[in-house]
Amino acid sequence: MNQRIGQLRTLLRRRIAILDGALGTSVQDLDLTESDFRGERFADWPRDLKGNNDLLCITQPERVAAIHREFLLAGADIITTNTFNATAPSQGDYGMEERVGEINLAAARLARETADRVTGETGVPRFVAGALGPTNRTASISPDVNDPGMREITFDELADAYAVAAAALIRGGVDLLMVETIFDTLNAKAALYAIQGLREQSGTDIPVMISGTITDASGRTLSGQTLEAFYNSVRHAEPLLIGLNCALGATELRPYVEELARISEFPVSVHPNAGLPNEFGEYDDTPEHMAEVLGEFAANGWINLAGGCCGTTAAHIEAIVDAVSRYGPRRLPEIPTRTRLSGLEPFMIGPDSLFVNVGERTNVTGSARFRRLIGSGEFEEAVQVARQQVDSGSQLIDVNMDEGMLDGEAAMRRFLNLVAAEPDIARVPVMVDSSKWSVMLAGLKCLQGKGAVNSISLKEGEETFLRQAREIRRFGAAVVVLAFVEAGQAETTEQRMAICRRSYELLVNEAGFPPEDIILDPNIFAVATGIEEHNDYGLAFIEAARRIKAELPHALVSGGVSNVSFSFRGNNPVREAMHSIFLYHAIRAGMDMGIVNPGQLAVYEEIPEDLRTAAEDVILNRRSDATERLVEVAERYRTRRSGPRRQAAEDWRGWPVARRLEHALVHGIDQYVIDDTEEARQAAARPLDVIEGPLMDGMNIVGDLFGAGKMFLPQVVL
Ligand code: THG
Repeated sequence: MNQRIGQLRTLLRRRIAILDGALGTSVQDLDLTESDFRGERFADWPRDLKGNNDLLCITQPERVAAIHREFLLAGADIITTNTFNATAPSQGDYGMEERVGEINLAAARLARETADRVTGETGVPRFVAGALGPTNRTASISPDVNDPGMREITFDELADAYAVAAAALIRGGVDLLMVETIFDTLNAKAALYAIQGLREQSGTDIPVMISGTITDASGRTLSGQTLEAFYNSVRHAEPLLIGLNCALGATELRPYVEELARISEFPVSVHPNAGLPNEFGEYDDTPEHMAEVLGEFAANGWINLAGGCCGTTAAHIEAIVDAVSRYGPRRLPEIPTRTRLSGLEPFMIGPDSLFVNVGERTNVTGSARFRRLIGSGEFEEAVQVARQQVDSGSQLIDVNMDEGMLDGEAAMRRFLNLVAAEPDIARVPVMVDSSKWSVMLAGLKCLQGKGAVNSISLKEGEETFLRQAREIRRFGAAVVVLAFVEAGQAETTEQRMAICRRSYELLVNEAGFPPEDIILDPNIFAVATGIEEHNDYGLAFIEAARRIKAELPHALVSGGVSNVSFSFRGNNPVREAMHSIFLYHAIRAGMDMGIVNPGQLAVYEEIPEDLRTAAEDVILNRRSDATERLVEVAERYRTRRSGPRRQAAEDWRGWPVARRLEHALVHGIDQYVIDDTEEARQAAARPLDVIEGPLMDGMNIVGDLFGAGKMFLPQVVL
């Protein structure tokens, strides 16, 4: 088997590999009867079996073998096992859940024998891909319109089902596994999770091919992901091939094949339907038409494997071989290292990214309101908190259900499943925040995107740390690491750095973690607490951030920003000022992201002078009496309900119109913008002068503040 995998890899480097055509529609064309499906073996089965195509591997093996053989002789290098529905949920339709292992084993052996025979006859090596279909259930979508949080199958049920099928396929001799026709990435992640489990158990390293399905012209999967979001979600499986199949015909797949060719670091496959089914359920694309389209993909250097899905016959495969064999395989592009997360949409973080903010309010320990909503079961209202976070600019949301009185696992599941049903919210990745491993797992099992786990640390020793890291990797999530060890929390810059380095090296060298998926959190602790040892905490974080960026390649730096101001609880103007000043310095030192309240970040420049100086003295530990001075200044701001930037209230309305527009842009106030713009237009010679003049000037100021780290994305979005 290892030798064949080597041959397959060599083949993929040399030329475009050819996959077979459709088994399902080929079987349909045989017009078999109920008794054909039953054979002798299942003559007395209590349920109807007609349509259970996969069962034919047991009851009509020579007919299935004949289809395999036809495709091989047409030029397929790889044939797929007749196992699209051979998983427990799908076989449930026939009461055959218990036969799944047997069906897969028979199917794999049949394909193996047929492939080996043709290899012998032709002298050209042939390969077998064990097909793992999507099942008939979806883990990310509710079957009940009245309860968007409901699910008809869980991640664990899917992973168990896939493990049974995949183990039997491997036992039957397949060369690779093909997770195909993926319409819900969470189903696919369960399959990949199961496959990784089998690899670890058996010590084999069977390759996997991943093939998704785009079901409509919007370019999204059925469960709502864009192609790149899908790619980011499954990349951790390091597939031998990744591609698209089924659903739309070859022509309609063109833009997505082009996109995948651009973004994928792995070889790209495509095996479309022979067009969309017509009103009779037939597929109309001719071999010539498909060959022409796939030939163009090949000519453009987009593909490494071509084949067919529903409606394709041996004639299609023959024509495709003819069309693509003139061109070399797609060459793998250099893809820059980035942290590639996803919700329904992709989200990348790298050296060219601006500060990334993670919404903190969906946290039962960080928000009294959210805790009350979850505690009283008002999940719909709680989902609105997430929406408000995203609407005000959060690019990820941190979700925490760690409260003594709660069933954290159930709350995490329910909340994430409800969020998944809201496209405006689910477009962003999720950071699952918990100190309980079981809650973390419950969260990971609800995410079809690539999120992050928040957090693990060396607090319970290396062994636990590495075990958790490896498990997280099986889900493909990024990981936040807190600077804690058995002995306690890291306090000095040196300690923070040493623990971050040790964590990073263990993750990269022992757990096989990609460095860009490591988010180091060198501890943001409260300052100005009155305890002298705390005075240097702000500066120590900033210095640790600087060193991490310089010394630990690709790792990101994050932290919980609101922690820094805990000693000023109840005094929001002061807290906001401290957050902005802290961020201003930490971002300049390299902090990539932070857990923040996105609606509550003051503009650095707008913080009143006395408050800014006093808070900056505290954050940077610039004088020994900094805390006392900030406490004193803070008293003057205590009574103000909202941030200092609003203190001048409506004064600005008396300013000249150009300054009013600039002010509105910087502060995200849309209330007067129509009137002000109209006033400016009347004063201008041409309407364009308004855009090129005051509006552009305002935007330039926003751009400058933004670039200088004095303003944050939420403010720009607002
Ligand atoms: N690092 C990592 N994860 C974290 C933290 C961190 N997760 C939790 C926390 N710290 C970050 N999140 C918050 C959320 C809210 C507040 C602070 C940090 C907060 N809340 C108000 C308070 O307690 O005063 C509550 C106000 C209200 O009830 O509305 O300050 O450091 N990896």
